[in-house]
Amino acid sequence: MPTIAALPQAFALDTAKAALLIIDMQRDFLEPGGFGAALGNDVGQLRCVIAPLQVLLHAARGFGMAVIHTREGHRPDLADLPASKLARGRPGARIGDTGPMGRILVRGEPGHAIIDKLAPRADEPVIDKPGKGAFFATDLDDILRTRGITQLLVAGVTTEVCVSTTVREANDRGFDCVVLEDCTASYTPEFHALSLRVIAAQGGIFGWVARFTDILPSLAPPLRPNRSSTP
Ligand code: TIU
Repeated sequence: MPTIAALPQAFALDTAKAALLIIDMQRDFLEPGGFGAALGNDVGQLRCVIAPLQVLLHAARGFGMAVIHTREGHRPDLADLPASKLARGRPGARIGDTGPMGRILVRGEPGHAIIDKLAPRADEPVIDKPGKGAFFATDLDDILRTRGITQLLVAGVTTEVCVSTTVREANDRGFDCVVLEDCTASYTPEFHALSLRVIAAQGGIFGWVARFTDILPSLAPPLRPNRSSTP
């Protein structure tokens, strides 16, 4: 079993029981005019994770590791949107209002989609979640247990909001989470750094923190026998 350099200590990765979980790489968070921008954020802060995530996703697919995507968003009738969450937007740019990418954070709208560069494949589950955590009001727990997955390599945005909430939910459910520090980002860099410190503090109170480049060697395609070299 490969051992990955990580904080607070090395992590024994079991590639057969691990999944790459990509949180909310949606246009609504990464492009101007979406939910992230409507909350007053600089969406440019998040775009640095796109290129590393493309490399990691390609490697995970090539290896045959399970890949699961999440999207934050609501039903078009907003029946799953708590009044408390609605009230915290900017007037005129709240969830359900119309922006440049369609209705903000509403399922089926252009802004709700995962960015093209990380588009899910047909065989990769996409979890639509109304909250910050990917386990709340979703079938993610069922999907992971059905597939025998016990370890999660967690990437996506934002570190202190949906990534951290999901990691805390997963940790309480018995999953081992490795958060990939260069494949997660925040609109506020200091929140990113602090969130990662919290996850790995106290002996790994919520999980592990690793670099995606330390994972990549474990995702090299399995070696196939080379006929010409056999006697
Ligand atoms: N606002 C913010 O940082 N994040 C969110 O609202 N959702 C996610 O993190 N996906």
